[in-house]
Amino acid sequence: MPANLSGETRTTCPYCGVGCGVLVQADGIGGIQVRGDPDHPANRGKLCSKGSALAETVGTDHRLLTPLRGGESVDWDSALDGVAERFQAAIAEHGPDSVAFYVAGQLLTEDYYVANKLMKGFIGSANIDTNSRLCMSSTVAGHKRAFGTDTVPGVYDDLDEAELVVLVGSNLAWCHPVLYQRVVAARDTRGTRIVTIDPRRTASCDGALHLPLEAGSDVALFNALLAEIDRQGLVDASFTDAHVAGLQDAVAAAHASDVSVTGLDAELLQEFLNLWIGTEKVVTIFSQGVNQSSSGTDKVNSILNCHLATGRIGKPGSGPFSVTGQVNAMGGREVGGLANMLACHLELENPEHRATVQDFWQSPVMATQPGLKAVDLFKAVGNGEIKALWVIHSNPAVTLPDADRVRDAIATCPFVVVSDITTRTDTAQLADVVLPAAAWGEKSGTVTNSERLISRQRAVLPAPGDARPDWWILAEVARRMGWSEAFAWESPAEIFAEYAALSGLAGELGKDFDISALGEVDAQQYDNLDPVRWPQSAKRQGGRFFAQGGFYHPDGKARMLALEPQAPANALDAARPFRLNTGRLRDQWHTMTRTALSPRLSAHLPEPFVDMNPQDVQRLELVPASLVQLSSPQGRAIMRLRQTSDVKPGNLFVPMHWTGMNAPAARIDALVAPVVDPVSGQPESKASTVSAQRFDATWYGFAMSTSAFTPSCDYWARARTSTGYRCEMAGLAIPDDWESHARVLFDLPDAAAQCMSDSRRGLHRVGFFEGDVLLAALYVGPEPVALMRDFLVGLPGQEAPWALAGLARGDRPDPGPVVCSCFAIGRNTIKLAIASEGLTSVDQIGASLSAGTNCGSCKSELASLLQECSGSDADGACSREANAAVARSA
Ligand SMILES: Nc1nc2c(c(=O)[nH]1)N[C@H]1C(S)=C(S)[C@@H](COP(=O)(O)OP(=O)(O)OC[C@H]3O[C@@H](n4cnc5c(=O)[nH]c(N)nc54)[C@H](O)[C@@H]3O)O[C@H]1N2
Ligand SMILES: Nc1nc2c(c(=O)[nH]1)N[C@H]1C(S)=C(S)[C@@H](COP(=O)(O)OP(=O)(O)OC[C@H]3O[C@@H](n4cnc5c(=O)[nH]c(N)nc54)[C@H](O)[C@@H]3O)O[C@H]1N2
Ligand code: SF4
Ligand SMILES: [Mo]
Repeated sequence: MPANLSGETRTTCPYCGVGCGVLVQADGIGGIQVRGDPDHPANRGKLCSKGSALAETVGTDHRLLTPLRGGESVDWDSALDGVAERFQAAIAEHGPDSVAFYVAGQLLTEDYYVANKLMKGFIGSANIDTNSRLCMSSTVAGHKRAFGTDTVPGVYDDLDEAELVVLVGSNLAWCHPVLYQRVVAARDTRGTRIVTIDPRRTASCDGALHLPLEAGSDVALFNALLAEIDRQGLVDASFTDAHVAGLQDAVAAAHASDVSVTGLDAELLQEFLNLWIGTEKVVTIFSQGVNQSSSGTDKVNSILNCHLATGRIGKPGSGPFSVTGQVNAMGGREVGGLANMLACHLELENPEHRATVQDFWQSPVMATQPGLKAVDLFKAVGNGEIKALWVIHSNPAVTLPDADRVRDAIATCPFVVVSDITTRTDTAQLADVVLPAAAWGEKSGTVTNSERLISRQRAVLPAPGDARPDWWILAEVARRMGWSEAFAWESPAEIFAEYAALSGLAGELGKDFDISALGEVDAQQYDNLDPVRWPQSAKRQGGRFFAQGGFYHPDGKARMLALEPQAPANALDAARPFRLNTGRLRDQWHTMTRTALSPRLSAHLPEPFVDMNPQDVQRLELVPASLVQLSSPQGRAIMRLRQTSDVKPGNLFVPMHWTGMNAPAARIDALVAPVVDPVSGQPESKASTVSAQRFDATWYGFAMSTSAFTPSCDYWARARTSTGYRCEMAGLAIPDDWESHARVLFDLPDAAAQCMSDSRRGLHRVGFFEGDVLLAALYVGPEPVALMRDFLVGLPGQEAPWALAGLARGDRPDPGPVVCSCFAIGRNTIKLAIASEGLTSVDQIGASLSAGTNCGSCKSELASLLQECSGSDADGACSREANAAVARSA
C-alpha cells in the first residue's frame, strides 16, 4: 500500500488499541479531512466517533508553541541545556535512582525506545514507568506467569470466526468501538453469541447475555468455569499433557472456590458455563474490569486457565484476548517501557539479557534492578527521593490514584519537566519546564495494536511553532548529557532500524519478539511500511501463537495457576457504604486534552456525573439532577446525579475524564485509594469505597458564551459547543449582584446587558448582547435550573434578543442531548422521528436521520430509545429519563 493515495496520507488513529488506519488529507491551511482507511486490516475503512472527529482536534489555538521555563518562553538550546544540567546535577549528587521518567502508551515506539535506552542504559536507573502500569500491567504479569512471555496469542480475525465472544470487564462498544462493530456484525450475520461480564449494565450488554457479577469477583467466576470444565470432562488432555503444567492444582483450587461471592443467579451462571463449555470457538476478551484490580493478575490467569485447560488458544476463532487501551500500549510493552522490563521482551533481572543489551547499546552503565512502579514512583516523588522528574505524554496529576497527593508531590518535586502539546493540563501547570511536543498528525513513527500489528503514523501537518517530536527532545537531552554517539539518530527510521536489530538478538536469546527482518529497512522502505504483524524474522512471520504449545517457560509448557478469589482491597463499611467504579465514556479520551476540543464529541455527555441506583437515590433523599458529593479518605468530588438501574444498589460509576481544567471539583482519582495488585503493581481503579451525600448548593447556574470563561464557584463543568462554551455551575456563597458577577465571569465589562431577577425566588438571568446578537448568558436558580440547554447552546453569536426566556421556539425545536455524534443528532429529534414516522428499527432511524450510519457507536442508544418509545422498557426508560434530566436541568 502506498503511503500516499492521491493527496491522502495513510496513518493510524492516535487513540485506542484497535489501531485503525486513517486516510488524512491536509487542506494546506492547517486543517485536515479524515476517513477510515479501507485497506487497513484493523478497521477496513471504519472509524468510531473519536476517529471521525480527529479533524476537530488538530487546531493550534490550544497548543504550546515554545519551550517554557518558569512560565517564560525560552529557546530550545537553553531549555534542553537546562534539563540536561538539572538531571546531571541530581544524578551526581544523589545517584541515578534520584531521577525518574513517567511516560505513556501513546508514545510512538521510537519515542519509547529512546526514553528507555536513556534511562536504563545511560543514566543507569530503571526509574522509568509508564501509564501502562495503570492499564495493562496485570495482563503483562498474567501472560508472563502463564505463557512465559507477554504475548497476545490471537488476531482480530478470530472475532469474525468465533461462535461465542465473552467480554470480561470490557465496555468494548464504547472503548474499542470498531472492534465491537466487528463482533456485532458476526452476531448479526453468523449468530455469534455475546456474553458481557460486568457489574454494571453498559452499551456492550445490548443483545448480549449479561452477568452482573459483584465487583472484583471474576476469579471466583472463572474458577467455577474451570471446575465445571473438569466436571464435564472437557479438559483437553492431549493439549494439557503435552503443553501445560499445573493443571491438577489449578483444578483442585477451582473446586475449592466459592462461586456465591459473584452474587450471580444460579440459572444465569449455569447458562454461561454451558455456553462457554459447549462452544469450541470462544474468544474471551478482557480489559480494565480485569486489570485494574488488587487481584488483577489472578483475574487474568483465571481466564487463561480455562483456555489452557481446553486447548482453546491460538486457534482460528478461539483464545483469550487482552485488548490494549492506548494506540501503542502494546508497542510500549515490546520496547520495555515498564520499570521491570528491558527492550524486546528481554528481562532486566536476567544478567545475560542485560549484558546483551549493554553490549548492543555500548552503554556505560546498566540498571541492574527494577525501578519504581507508577504508584510507588509518585510516592517517592512525594517523599523527596526523586529530585528530577520528566513526565512525557501523560497527565498523572489527574489519572493516578490518590491524585491530590500526586498533584502535591509533583508540585513539591525540586525539578519537573513535562513534554506535552499544551500547557492546559493539571500536570503541565505544575512543571518547572514545559516542552512543546509535536502532536499526532505532525510526527512519524510506528505503533503496535492489540493484535500485534505494527502500523505507521505519518506526518501530514507541519509542527506549529517550535514543537518537536518526542524522540528528538529526548535524544537532544541525552546528547547534552554527554552521550552524543548513542543518541545520534537523524530520523525515526534510524531508531526503528536499531530497535529491529536489537530484537534479532532477543530472538537469538529465545524471545518471541523478533522483528529483525525489518532491521534492514531504509528510509524509503520505512516510509512505505505496510501494517505488519510481529514476529518478523527469518524463522517466523506473524500468525497466531500457542496452538501447538511452544510456550516460553524453560520447559516449553504453559502454567495453569491455583487461584484463590480475593475481595477488593477495601471493604465496605458504614462510613463508606458505596463501591466506586470508574471508567470511560464513548466520546471522550482520558483527560480530554484533545477530544474536548470537539463540540460534537463534547455534546454526548457534557457534564461529569455519578450513576446511582434508584434505591440509593431514594435512601439518600436525592432527586434527579441533584449534585452529589462523594468522599473517601483520599479526597472528595462533586458531580451530577444520574439515576439509573444500570448500576446495582451500593455501586456507583463515575467517568474518569474530568480535570482541573474543565471541572476541578470532579477529579475522580482524587478519591481512588492507592491500592495495587501485589504482582503487577497495577492500581485498583475500579473498587474504591466512598460515602455519598447531597451537595447542597445555595444556587445553581447554567452559562454559555461565544468565548472561553472560567468560573470560580464550588462546582463548575465547562464544555465546548459549536458556538463557544457551555458551563454548569453551583455555589454556596451568593454573589451580591448577579449582573456584576456575570460581567466578571464573561469578561464583558461594557457589553449591553439584559437582566431578569426574581429575588424572592432566587431566580436571576443575565444576557449580554451586541445589538440583538447574544454574546453570553447566565441562568441562575435556587434549585437545578430546568432549561432547554441543547437548544440554548446554539444561540451565542446569533440574533436572539429573547434568549433569556430559556425556551426553544416553535421554528427551532430543542434537539436534546446528542446521541449520534457523527451527524450531531439529538435525542429529541430522534424520539420525534420515531413517533411521527412510526420507526421501529435502528436501520429505519438510520434511513430517516442518518443517525448511527457512520461509526455505529450510538446504535445501542438508538435501540434503547426505540424501546423507550414503545414503552416496553420501563426500567431503562427511567434511567434514560434521568440522563436527560442531567442535560435538561442544572
Ligand atoms: N472512548 C474511549 N475509549 C477508550 C479510552 C477512552 O478514554 N475513551 N481509553 C482507552 C484505554 S487507555 C483503555 S485502557 C481502554 C479501557 O477499556 P475498557 O476496559 O473497556 O473500559 P473501562 O470503562 O475502563 O472499564 C471496562 C468495564 O469494567 C467494568 N468493571 C468494573 N469492575 C469490574 C469487575 O470487578 N469485574 C468486571 N468483570 N468488570 C468490572 C466497568 O463497569 C466497565 O464497564 O479503553 C480505550 N478506549
Ligand atoms: N479512576 C481511573 N483512573 C484511571 C483509569 C480508570 O479507568 N479509572 N484508567 C487508567 C488508564 S487505563 C490509563 S491508560 C490512564 C491514562 O491517563 P493519562 O495518560 O494520564 O491521560 P491522557 O489524557 O491520555 O494523557 C496524555 C497527555 O499527553 C498529551 N499529549 C497528546 N499528544 C502528545 C504528544 O504527541 N506528545 C506528548 N509529549 N504529549 C502529548 C495530552 O495533551 C495529555 O496531557 O489513566 C488511568 N487512570
Ligand atoms: S476504534 Fe476509534 S479510537 Fe479506536 S483506533 Fe479506531 S477510530 Fe481510533
Ligand atoms: Mo489504558
